[in-house]
Amino acid sequence: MQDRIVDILKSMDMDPADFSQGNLDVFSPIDGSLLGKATMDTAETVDAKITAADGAFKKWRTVPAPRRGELVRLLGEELRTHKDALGALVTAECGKILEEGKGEVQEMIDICEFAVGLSRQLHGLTIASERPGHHMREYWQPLGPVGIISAFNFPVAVWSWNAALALACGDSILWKPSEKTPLTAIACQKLFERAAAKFGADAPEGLSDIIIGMRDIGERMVDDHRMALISATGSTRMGREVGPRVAQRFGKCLLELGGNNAIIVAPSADLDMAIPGIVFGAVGTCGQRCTSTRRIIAHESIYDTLVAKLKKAYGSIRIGDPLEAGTLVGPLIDEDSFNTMQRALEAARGEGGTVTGGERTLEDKYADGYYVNPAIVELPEQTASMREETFAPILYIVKYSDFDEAMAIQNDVPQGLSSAIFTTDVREAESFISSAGSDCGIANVNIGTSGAEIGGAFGGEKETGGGRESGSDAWRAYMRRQTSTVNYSRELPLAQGIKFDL
Ligand code: UN1
Repeated sequence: MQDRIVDILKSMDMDPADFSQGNLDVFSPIDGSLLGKATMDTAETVDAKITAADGAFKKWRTVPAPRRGELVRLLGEELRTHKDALGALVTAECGKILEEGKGEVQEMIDICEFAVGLSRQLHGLTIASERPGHHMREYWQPLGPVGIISAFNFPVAVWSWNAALALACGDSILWKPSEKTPLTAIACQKLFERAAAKFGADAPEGLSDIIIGMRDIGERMVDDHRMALISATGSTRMGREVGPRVAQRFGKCLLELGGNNAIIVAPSADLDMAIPGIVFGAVGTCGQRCTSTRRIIAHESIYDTLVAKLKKAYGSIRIGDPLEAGTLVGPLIDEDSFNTMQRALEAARGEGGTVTGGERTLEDKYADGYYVNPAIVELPEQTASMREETFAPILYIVKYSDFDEAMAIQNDVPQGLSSAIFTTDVREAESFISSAGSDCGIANVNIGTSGAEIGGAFGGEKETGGGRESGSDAWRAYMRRQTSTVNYSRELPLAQGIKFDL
């Protein structure tokens, strides 16, 4: 494996030595081999990097926003040049197939372009003042250093959604990648540094940096009052810890946590569209997207046909080395993840579920790579294990008989990230996205739950954490709102008509 990344790194003009030294071993999920090494931060280095980020913010906030956008444009250019190589490094480090690795880098390029345009559109408001000779305005000001915590499954794109917006908004950034995927983070930081060198002296030292380590390292950043915003992507368990810690010091938090995403398949659904939508959503990235399709709520009239077609489609999925063309499903991230999947399947069996698939495969070839046959679990009703997010390719299926029942099942889980319906009935489609419909941050019609475009705000409700990243007006989370009233008259009228005669 290592040889393979040496070539990838060299193609990006990066020195493999920078990816093979340090006290953190990085293993490839493809075969469990040692992929590289990284140096873990210490309490002292984290503190120094936060100090640098704070200093950088104080300079960067005074650089005009369109000029800040130019730095993001240069970063996007680096990413465009190295899309295939960085995509391959993502594949080697997190095990998603090459096509998805490159797709992830494309999301980075897309968000950079979005942020470049945004850098000229950080609009405020003018508001009518109740007082004569007064102007009231709303400004959006740079917020401060932004701490980014990301997970192994989208090792680079999540950084970019935050980084591109934060940089355009005038913030400095400090990134703690998953300890399972630090090499891709080192590569991104190097690409940033190249962009910053081209940009020139306006980009201060410490504007972007990474911190590598375990939870204690992340906690130092989370607890530091100089970090104005902590944007954390990961499990609900992680968010439950990060949220209160940041709130304790009155910092801002943007949480992107678990999803338990369902697709309702209605009687009128076009199954030729629904099947590929479900299969991509359920087995893509080996079921390790926060948007992965985990639940199918199928109308009783099409249930048998749908399940038969899904099983047939599952039978033809090519599982194997994600770097090889034609593979659709790569490995799980590690053995723990495999064990968690097995426990979830066992629990479903105990709840009366019928499990198809789910076994380990290719262990002869990859003793230390955890490949699985994606599982389909037919359940008599929505059970406790179906309400939990298991980060693996398990697709639970239940039946429904009327639309309101389907809607209730869809919403009856603690998470609220993504949801979809396949229907050709306009009443059902519109009801699904009405106030009484899906309670998720993302509600799709006739496409699946995963693979969101960067133009929309990304995130979800309930235990998903409520944060929004990426497109639409998600940029506002990276800025502070300032209301300003200016008196250009020669009087000092008080608001609310108050008289205060001296
Ligand atoms: C994630 O799994 O953390 O919508 C993000 C999608 C991708 C992002 C997934 N654009 O599936």
